[in-house]
Amino acid sequence: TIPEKQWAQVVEKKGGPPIYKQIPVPKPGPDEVLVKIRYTGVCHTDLHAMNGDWPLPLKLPLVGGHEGAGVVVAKGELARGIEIGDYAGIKWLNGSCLSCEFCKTSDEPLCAEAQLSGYTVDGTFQQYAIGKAAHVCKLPKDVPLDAVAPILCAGITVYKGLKESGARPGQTVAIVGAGGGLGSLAQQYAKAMGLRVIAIDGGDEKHAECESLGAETFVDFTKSKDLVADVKAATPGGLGAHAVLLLAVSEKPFQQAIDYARPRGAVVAIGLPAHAFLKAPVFDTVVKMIRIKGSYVGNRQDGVEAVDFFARGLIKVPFKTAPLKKLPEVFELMEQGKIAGRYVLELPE
Ligand code: 8ID
Ligand code: ZN
Repeated sequence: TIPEKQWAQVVEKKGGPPIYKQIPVPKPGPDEVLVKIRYTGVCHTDLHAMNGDWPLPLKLPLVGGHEGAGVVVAKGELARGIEIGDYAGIKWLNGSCLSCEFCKTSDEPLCAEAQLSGYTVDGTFQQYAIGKAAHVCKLPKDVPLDAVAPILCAGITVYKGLKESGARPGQTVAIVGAGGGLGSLAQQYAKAMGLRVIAIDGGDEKHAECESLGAETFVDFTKSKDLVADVKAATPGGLGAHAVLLLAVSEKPFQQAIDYARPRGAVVAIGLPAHAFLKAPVFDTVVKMIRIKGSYVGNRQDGVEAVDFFARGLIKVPFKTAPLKKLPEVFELMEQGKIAGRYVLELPE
């Protein structure tokens, strides 16, 4: 039976902190399902949301979280393709209109009416969360719900970003922020897609993690005297990286990437540092024929494919577990850049 009340982490004002308290269990609308969340990842986006970092209005009070894995416990009469008892994931894109030109052409993240979990609608830092049936990600029954949680944002996003980069098997991708939540998965999707990885991040713990995840080279941005030269030296012929995936939460690498991208290479912006700008010299961009582009989560099929890579054992998610109650401590570690991989929160039973 579904209770009336549940535990949740609620951000009541911009800047936080999240308050651990009991709130009512929501009821699914006709086209929605109610998912009993067992585990939820903590993405840096949740911290940006709490801090009001972005020029996008936020729901308040807000239950954050958008990497939730659990079991469907109730559904509306119009909910199709997913049944009570199924494993399901709630991702950043909670719903979209399904009828605009972007939705019709499988670019749902670009829908002007997209609903965002843990941002414009309540997310997965609660025991029972709502998702639109058309958007929840059905999960195979044999996947562990703790390890799969980070796939629902971090995994989908980096998988899509790698596809958008146009990098082909055998080519080299530089991953900036490689030791973080998105980065640790990006390295493995890249490897599974036949790409060669240069990992860029800081500190010995992340260095060790990146090597264990299959990076061929690690460049420490806190120690390197000439980062551009070090990255280029790690690429075949010293020509630069075929693709750069920018996952860091600081502006500097967004200005630097073009210097170590290979001619005809792609620079893909994915990280969303507050108030940051992408700046590149026009001359170099032109004569190196560089592509600079953004990539934003993924569509529903990207979600299916990202989960499939995981279910086939190609992706090992480096994660630590903590109870939902510990969210403020996790945010603190994240703020300090001290998390190698991902934190996954366990919801009370
Ligand atoms: O769809 C999207 N575009 C999308 C989806 C999900 C998340 C975008 N994001 C955004 C988040 O909002 C956030 O801004 O991607 C960014 C990364 O999220 P995350 O992986 O959850 O953050 P993290 O775990 O804190 O990892 C960030 C890493 O960047 C490193 C840090 O050391 C950390 O490991 N880093 C920093 I900060 N500065 C760096 C630098 N100069 C750096 N690594 C290399 N060079
Ligand atoms: Zn996220």
